[in-house]
Parts: sequence; C-alpha cells; structure tokens
Amino acid sequence: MNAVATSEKQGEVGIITIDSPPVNAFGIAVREGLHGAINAFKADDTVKAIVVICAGRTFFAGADISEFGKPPQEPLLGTVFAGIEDAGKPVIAAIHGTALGGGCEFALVCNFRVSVPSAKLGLPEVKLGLLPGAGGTQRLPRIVGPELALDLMLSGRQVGANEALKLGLVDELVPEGALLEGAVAFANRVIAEGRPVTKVRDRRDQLDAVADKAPIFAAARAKAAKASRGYMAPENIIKAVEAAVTLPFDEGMVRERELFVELRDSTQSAAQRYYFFAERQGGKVPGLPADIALRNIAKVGVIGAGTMGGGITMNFLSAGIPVTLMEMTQEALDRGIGTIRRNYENSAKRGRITTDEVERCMALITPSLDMADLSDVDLVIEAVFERMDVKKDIFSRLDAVAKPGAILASNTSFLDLNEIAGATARPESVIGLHFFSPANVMRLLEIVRGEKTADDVLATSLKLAGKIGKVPVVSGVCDGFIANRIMTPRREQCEAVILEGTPPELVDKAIYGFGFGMGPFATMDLVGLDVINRSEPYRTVKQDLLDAGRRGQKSGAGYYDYDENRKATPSPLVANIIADVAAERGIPQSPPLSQDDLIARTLYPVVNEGARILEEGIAIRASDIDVACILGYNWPLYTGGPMFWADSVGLPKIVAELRRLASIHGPQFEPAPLLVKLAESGGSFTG
Ligand code: 3H9
Repeated sequence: MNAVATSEKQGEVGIITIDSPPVNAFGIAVREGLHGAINAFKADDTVKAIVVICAGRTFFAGADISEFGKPPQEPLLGTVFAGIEDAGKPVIAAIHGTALGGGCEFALVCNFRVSVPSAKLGLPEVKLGLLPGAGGTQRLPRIVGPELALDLMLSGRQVGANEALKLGLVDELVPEGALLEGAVAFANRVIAEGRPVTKVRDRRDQLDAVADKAPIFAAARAKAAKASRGYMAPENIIKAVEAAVTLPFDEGMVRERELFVELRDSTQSAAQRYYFFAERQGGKVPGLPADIALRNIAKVGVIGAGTMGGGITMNFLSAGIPVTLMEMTQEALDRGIGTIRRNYENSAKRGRITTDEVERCMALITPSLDMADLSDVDLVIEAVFERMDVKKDIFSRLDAVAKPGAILASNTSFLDLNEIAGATARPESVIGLHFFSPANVMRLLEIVRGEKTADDVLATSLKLAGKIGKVPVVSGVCDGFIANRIMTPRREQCEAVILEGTPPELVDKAIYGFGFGMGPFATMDLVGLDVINRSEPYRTVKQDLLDAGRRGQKSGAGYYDYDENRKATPSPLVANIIADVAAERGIPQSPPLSQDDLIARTLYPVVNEGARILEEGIAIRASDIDVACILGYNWPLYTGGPMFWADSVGLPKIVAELRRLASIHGPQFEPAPLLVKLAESGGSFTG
C-alpha cells in the first residue's frame, strides 16, 4: 500500500480505492499501490471478493503518457494485471467517469465490471499512435467480437455505459452517486451465489461466432487506408486482432507486445503523444495569475451574419449561450439565420442532434439591425470584411454602445489588432478571437493578445474557448498571426517551384505524400481561384488562369482540367501558361524537383518562419505553433506539427539546406538566428 492506494474491508469484500489526481493514470505509484493492495487481499482468507474503485473525477485514464520514453519501472502494467487475473477470487471494477486505454484494459482483466450510467469506456490508444498494449487487443474481441472490437480500437471512440451493458462490456449498472454501495452489493451477490470466476482470456465464443473473418479484416483495412492514411497504428491494431482470432491467448499476447513496442518506439507515436500534451498546453499563459477574477459571459453579440459570423454564432448557441446577431440589412440577416438553421437541421438529419435541440439553439438568437441592441451583451465578436477602415468604424461605434466591462473582439485574420483597439477608449477590453472556417467545425481558436489587452480579458477568453469546445492558442499581433503567417511560405514556395519547371501535379503529390489532405493546387481549385486571388505587382499564373475563365473545380478547370465527376487531370494549357509567365518574368528553368527536395523547399521555410515567430515572442512556445498548424491547416498530426517535425528531421540538416537555398534563390531563405542557435548548440524546439 502507498499514498495513492487505500484498502478497507466491508464484511467479506475487500475494497481498494485509488486516488491519484488528476485522472488516476497508471503511473508507477498507482501500479505499486494497486499491486501491493491486490497481493495483500489475495493473501487474506477472510476476503472473498475484491472491488477496485477510483476517487476523483474518473476511473483509470490509462497508462501515464508522460512515462513513455523513460526507462520502465516494475511493477509493469502487465505484472499488475497478471496479479489480478490470477487473484483466485473475483475482482470487480467499479467504474465512473471514463475507463480509457489501460483503464479499460484493467476492467477487462477483472472478472466483473459494474458502472454508473454516466460512465464511458474506450480504447483511444490509436490517437496516441499506439495500440491497446495491456491485453486489450486480445480481450476486447473475446467480449464483443472482432468486428466491433476493430471498430472501437480503430476509431478510439468511447462507449456509454448503457451500450457497454448491451455489449457485455459491463455486467451491471448501479445508480449514479452510489457506485461503491452498488459494487459491494454486487460483490456480495457474487460471493453468495458462488458465481464461477471466469476469465475473459478463456472465452472463445465471440471469436468463433463468425466462420469466415477475412472480410472483416479486409473491410477494416480498406476503411483505415482511407480514414487514417499514413498512420502506422491502425495496421498494427488489425494485425493484433488477427492474432487474437488465430492464436492461443498467450501467443496472441506476445504478438500484441511486439506490435505495441514497434509503435511505442516510433517517431509517429512520439509525435502523437507530444501533441496530446501540446493541445493541453495552449491554454496556459505564463504570468497569468491562476486566481484571476474572470468576466462573466452570459450573452454574446456577433456582428456579421456571413459564413464566418454564422459559424461563430453557432458555437455559442450550441453551448447554450444566447447571441444577438447583427447585420446591415434584413436580407443579409435572414440569409445568415437561414444558413444557421440549415446547418443545424443537417446535423439533426445525420442524427448528431435532436430536432428539439435545433429549436433550442435557434431560439437563442436575437436578430438585430441596430448596434444599440448590443448594449446588454458581455462579449461582442466582429466578423465583417477585412478592411481596417471598416473595422475601426465598427469598433468606435461599438465603444459608444457596449456596456462597461464588455469584451470587444475582432475575428480579423491578419489586420493590426492594436490599431483596431486604438479606435476605442477601452483598448484593454479588446482582443482578437480568430476562428477558422467553418467556424462551427474547426477546433482551433487563435486568441490574439493586443499590446493593451487586460489579463482578465485574456483569461476569460481562454476559459470561454474551452466552454465552446475550441482549442486555444495565444498569439501576439503580427500579419497573419501564427497559423496563417507560418503557412504563407509554403504557398509562396509552391507557387515559385512551378515557375521553375516542376509541374503542379508533382508539387501536389509531394505535399499529399507528406500527409496533408490535399496538395495546394488541388486545394486552390476546390476553394475557387477567384476567392483566393490577390493582386500582385507582377504577372501571376493564378491571374492568367482566371483570365482564361479557369476558376477551379466549379468552372470545370483551374490548375487542372476536371471531368464531369470532378476527376482532375494535368492540363497542357496550364503548362503553357506557366511557361509563358516564367519566360516573361525571366525565371530560370530547372528539371522537376524530387519529392524530398520539394518537401525541403516548401516546408523548411515554414519551420524557419516558426523560428521567427518564436524569436519575436508571437507564440509562447513551439508546441502552440504545432497545434495551430495541425488544427488550422491540417498539418499531418503524426509528424507532430512543423516544429516537432523539424526536431525529428534534425535542425543542422534544415539550416544547411536553407543556406543552400539562400545561395541560389536569395536571402528570404536565410535561417533565422534562433534556428541557427539551436542547431549549433544541439538544442531543439520541442525537447
Ligand atoms: C495506454 O493506456 C497504453 C496501454 O494500452 C498500454 C500500456 C502498456 N497520462 O484532458 P484533461 C493529464 S495509453 C498522463 O485536461 P479532461 C492531462 O495532460 C493511454 N497524463 O482532462 C492534464 O494535465 P494538465 C490511453 C494524463 O477532464 C490532466 O491530466 N488513455 C493522462 O478534459 C487533465 O486532463 C488515453 O489516451 C494520461 N493518460 O479529460 C486517455 N490523461 O492538467 C487520455 C490525462 O497538467 N486522457 N492526463 O494539463 C483523456 O482522454 C482525458 O484526459 C480524460 C479527462 C478524458 C481522461
């Protein structure tokens, strides 16, 4: 026994309570405590059954993710679990909160599982680039069958207690708030009835239920290839479940271990584990007092009911916060509210929300054509076009009507927030809340801290982000803030290399191959060249394409030609346009770049920009940049984001390549001082 494990006896039932905040992860103290307590009850003949329960907000949240990569310490999880499985007396898991990963696997090792109705179980290891490595891949298929087990382990989704009961994952539900009493009563019944102490490992009924399992594995592979292209963990999970089906239990466990270790030691899993903590870091701002009094946000105003304003509004409605939605004309207001309704109704059609919830959300909107209606809201978010004069006008008028203490936020994606704040007499209450489109779906929220933004305004915004389900990243004021700024060099370099002789389809292939969902040219065609074109002081390919009526997929042609099924093929006409533009601008031609050279050319400058963003103090930490790129630009998560990726590539290699590029293409490639310093001192961005 130790500080985290306490034991007591109620009659013939031994109760072990684990209390290791915040989430009862299986760190060394928990493993030692649990192992010792189980052994003590095993040796105690007066104890006929054992209940394991957790204190605090949740059942075991799985292995301690921060311990991966450190030397293993006995007792290992496998040792603890073996002790439970061989206890020789019934062990009952009493579940509340979430039983995740190793926590769920622990429950599967126990002979019985009881839970409160609000509890959830799941094996989310796939999200950490791992597989359930404490017997989960062998035991879960023995309870729910290989098909559902694959679904649960490949998606990492959680199963509610009611569904778990139906699946046989849980044996009994006990009333909310009475878990211990319910579990002890259950244990007493098991003792009284002399129920056989069966072990999940000894079951084969669910494994043998379907004779031909090949189609199940083929379907899982096909789905994983699409849904998780580039990720290693899904294939190893599938292999482990194949082992569960074909091998005796002990051999299956050996196979699971091999497959687990391969993942655990991979850069991918290191990246995904890093990302787990990175997301949770974003909300932490050094110097912000933990006990700072927050402003109360009970009612919100949104100015602009276009795509952005509408999406922003939905976040608050879904969280039950009323919104006054303001527009210039009745027509724009009606259109915006119509779109919001349609979006909710589509969610209802897909079964994500009920029709009652649609109406509940819609009833929270107060439409308005008059800024004076914003006088009673606690936070206003402006989401109108990106023009400084328009924004300044709105903020000065807003300043006149908003109540004292109201937070005035702009959704600007690149304008100077300090200048906007300067249009008010309360710059301390002005902040940037930069949502990404579609704002009701994308999880990233860049919180832009102006020169004068008050601490309580920042702290309130961080808290609010959590309330509306966003992952916050704090940015200083600069052109493009973190995500848009850091990704600009990728766009610029992709556009540059096609003028030097690498065709767009090769660039797209390289970027897609790196793990992005789409290459930049295919993306521009999807979004519409007219939407993203900007005027430049020189002739551009994009402008020529637009002049030729090639607006992208919607016009049947852009950087590619499209057939009636929107299948893209490279276009000779585009090749000619590119050659013309290059000739007119006197750009020297070279042979097409290789995949590796394309990645270095287009993504090392992103890393370099990240270094500058850190140097300037725009981002608090490198991991915030990674979160912004992964959530804002779909940067492949399994690389950990640009800064983690840079560390895994090796900073000296990146510096050398940037210097080589600078010698050919000019000083914009010169490595940032911070990057050089880290490379020369053996340092890293994220270590
Ligand atoms: C595994 O089990 C492998 C096995 O199959 C095989 C082994 C051989 N470890 O999310 P929150 C921290 S892999 C360490 O904000 P919530 C977290 O960083 C594991 N730390 O709370 C945060 O710290 P801080 C499989 C952990 O209420 C604090 O706890 N399990 C762990 O919103 C609060 O977290 C998983 O993948 C951990 N396992 O959500 C489950 N979990 O306060 C991962 C959390 O310093 N965890 N922390 O920022 C979760 O999904 C959520 O944390 C949970 C609570 C739903 C439990």
